[in-house]
Formats: sequence, structure tokens, C-alpha cells
Amino acid sequence: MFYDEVLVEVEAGRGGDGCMAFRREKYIPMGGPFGGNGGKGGDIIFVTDNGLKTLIDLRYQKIIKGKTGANGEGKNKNGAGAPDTIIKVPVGTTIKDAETGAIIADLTKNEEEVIVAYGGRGGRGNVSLATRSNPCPSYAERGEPGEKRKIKVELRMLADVGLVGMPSVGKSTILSMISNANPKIASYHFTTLSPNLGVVVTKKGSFVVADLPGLIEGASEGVGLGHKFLKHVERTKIIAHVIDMGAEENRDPYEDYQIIRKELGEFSPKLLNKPEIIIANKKDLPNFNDNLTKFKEKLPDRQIFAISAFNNDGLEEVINNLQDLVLNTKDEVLFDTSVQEKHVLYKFKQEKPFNIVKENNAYIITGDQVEKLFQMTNFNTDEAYYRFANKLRHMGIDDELEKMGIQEGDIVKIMDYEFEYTK
Ligand SMILES: Nc1nc2c(ncn2[C@@H]2O[C@H](COP(=O)(O)OP(=O)(O)OP(=O)(O)O)[C@@H](O)[C@H]2O)c(=O)[nH]1
Ligand SMILES: [Mg+2]
Repeated sequence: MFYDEVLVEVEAGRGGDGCMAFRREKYIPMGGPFGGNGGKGGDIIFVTDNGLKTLIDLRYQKIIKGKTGANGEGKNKNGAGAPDTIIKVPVGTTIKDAETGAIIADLTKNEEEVIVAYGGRGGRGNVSLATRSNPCPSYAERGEPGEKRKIKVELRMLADVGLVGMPSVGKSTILSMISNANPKIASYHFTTLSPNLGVVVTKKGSFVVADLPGLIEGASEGVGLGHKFLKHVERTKIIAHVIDMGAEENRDPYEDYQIIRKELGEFSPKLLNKPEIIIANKKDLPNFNDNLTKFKEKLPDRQIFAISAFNNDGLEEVINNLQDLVLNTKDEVLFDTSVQEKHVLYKFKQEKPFNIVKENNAYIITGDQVEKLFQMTNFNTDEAYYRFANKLRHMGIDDELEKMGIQEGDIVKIMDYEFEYTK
């Protein structure tokens, strides 16, 4: 199977926990903090690999988790950073944030890489947390959680020329004649179910051709196989529009041409601005000449290549023309990644650092800042607990709770944690 769209959840590694330790050495009087910092959590990195052609490897990996940084240790020893998790994808892969649709990266070169989710920083040990007013803190931070996001990974194959047209017009036959590819050819519609690529070698160089599944009316709205594969045309430099000029199925070739153009334009107007050549196939059929004459009357200014793919007749000229066009057409930038989204930890930047809702007698506090603070607090000493409470007060949470009418003994919830409110 050909996979060109996959949804995955990525979660970078959590930072290692900071350590709480105290000096206890011979001849040195006890005292002074001695706990090191945790190491950074591993990033999740996507990198392109020329050898891959589909996203099948990602298909069974619904969640990708990064590695956790090592914890800090006593004697002020810092934990090691975790190694990154590297995911290989084919060239032509686009990565989007699944929730906002923002483009994270568009990878078009071999070995190009992007950090999709950043690992959390290590928690500070009590050496780093010491201040003038608290020179020997008896708490340490836990590691910061790694960035977590849902992403949509899409593949648009990289080809110089895309063969488009109605089903059974002979696209796969053309590819088989001009390139090294061996696509399936048959007289029924939708013989080609996923794009085939082939390399065409010419005197001036070479280029890559994609043979795409047939398009029909409504393709841009998802009829037939259409929509699913139109995106592959977005990256081709040139469109080679194939028409059954023999009208084997008693269709009107000019109408066919118009329908396909309309579908391309409705999918993306950019497709209509790409250089296009028209290939009139099935020259060996009796109605060919009549149809071609009528077709040319409607499009008098266009060069039309008359061929019989089947008999390998007229293809040489098509190849030479395409090669010149490929050499003279610049690569198009599909996504402007210079305006890439700013990478922020957690999905939404809220104006208020927290939000409180009351449910029965419990006050539920949510919000990125509070949750992160909570996740980085190790509630193993009273001092750590007070520090946490203090920070909540500074954020204005106590005031807000009071305003909402909280009473001594009411329950306050943050994530999966509950505690009683005391004044
Ligand atoms: N008479 C004639 N038949 C041809 C010619 N080229 C292709 N065919 C026939 O047309 C039919 C369809 O050819 P394909 O190459 O499979 O067509 P396609 O456009 O790839 O079709 P889909 O993959 O279904 O979209 C096959 O039976 C071919 O043998 C030609 O030049 N002359
Ligand atoms: Mg085909």
C-alpha cells in the first residue's frame, strides 16, 4: 500500500529531575546544597532519507515518545541529556500541526531535518536553586515535560513532470514506454491506484515522471481517487495532460480536457499556472485525426503532441520537449516556511496563566503555567510544598479563589492532584 498521509502524536522526552542533596563530607561540616541538575529530554527529529518512498513506517507508530533525560545526582553531578529520537521520512514530506494546520516544516532535500517536538529542560537541583535568602533549599525541581503535539505528516512526491488525465487515456502506458518504470496497464478505469514514478534519461540529462491515478469530474471534491492524489501534482514542475484523442470510449476529448483543467484549478489555482503540455494519445485509432482537428480549432495556439503510446510513436519529441521545459522551469516553493510558526511549549498561549472552574465543592485549576509548575514540583518535602503554594499565590490564584468564595477545607484540583484549601 501507498501511504501519503499519517496522523501521529509526538511527545518529546521529559527532562531529568533535579537532585536534592546536601554536603556530608569528612571534615566539612554538614550543610550546603549539593544536588545537580537533571539532563535535557530528547527531541523528536524528522529527517529525510532518499531511500524511502512512502510513509508506511509511520503507519503503525501512532505515538512517538522521546527519551527522558538522566536525573541529577549528589555531589553536584548533572544528569546527562537524553539522545534524540530520529524518524526517517521520504523527501517531499510536509509536517503540519494537526490542530492548527500550521506548517512545521516542508522537507524537500535529502537529509534535511527538523525538530518537531522539543525535549523538556532538566529540573534544577538544589545547588542551582540556592538564593541569597534561601542558601540551602530542601527542594529540587522535577524535569520539564517534553513538548507534546499532534502532527499530520503528508507526502507529496517529488517529480518533475506529472501525467494527468481521465482514466484509461494511456498515462501508465506512456510512463512504461519512456522510463524505467513498469506500471500496471489495463483497459478498465482506475488501473493505477497510487502514483508511479519513473526516471526518463535523455541526451541532456534526466527527469522524474509521476504517473497519477485517473481523474474524473468532481475529483477536487473527492470523487473517484481524485483528491487524494491531486496533492502530488502540487509539487511537479510541469503538467503533461494526456488525452484519449482516439475517443475509444466515445467521449469528447475537448470536454475531457476542460473537465480536468477545472478539477486542477478547483483543487489549487496554482496548478493552472504550471507549464503544461498536451499529449494527444491513441493516434493509431481511426477517429484520431478528426478529433484532433476539432480539438485544434478550439485551442489554435497550443502545440499538441500527437502520439501512440502503445506503438511508441511520437514519444521522442515529447521527451525532448519535457526535458527542455524541466531545465527551464524553476523549482517552486510550495510552502513559505520562512513564516514558520514560532515554536511554543504547549499548544496555546493563554492570556491568563490559569483558569478556575467550580464543580460542586471542588475548584479545578487548569492552565499551561500552573500545570507545568505542578509537573515540575516534587512534593516530597514541606518546603517544596510551600514553594509551590507561594508561586500559586504570586500568580494570583489565591485571590481568584477567594473571589469565587472558596472556604477553608474546600478541595482544589490541579491535574490529577487534590488538596484542601487552607488560608
Ligand atoms: N489503441 C491504443 N490504445 C492504447 C494506447 N495507449 C494505451 N492504450 C490502451 O488504453 C488502455 C488504458 O491504458 P493505461 O495506460 O492503463 O491508462 P491510464 O491512463 O494509466 O489509466 P488509469 O490508470 O486507469 O487512469 C489500455 O488498454 C492500453 O493498452 C494507444 O496509443 N493506442
Ligand atoms: Mg494508469
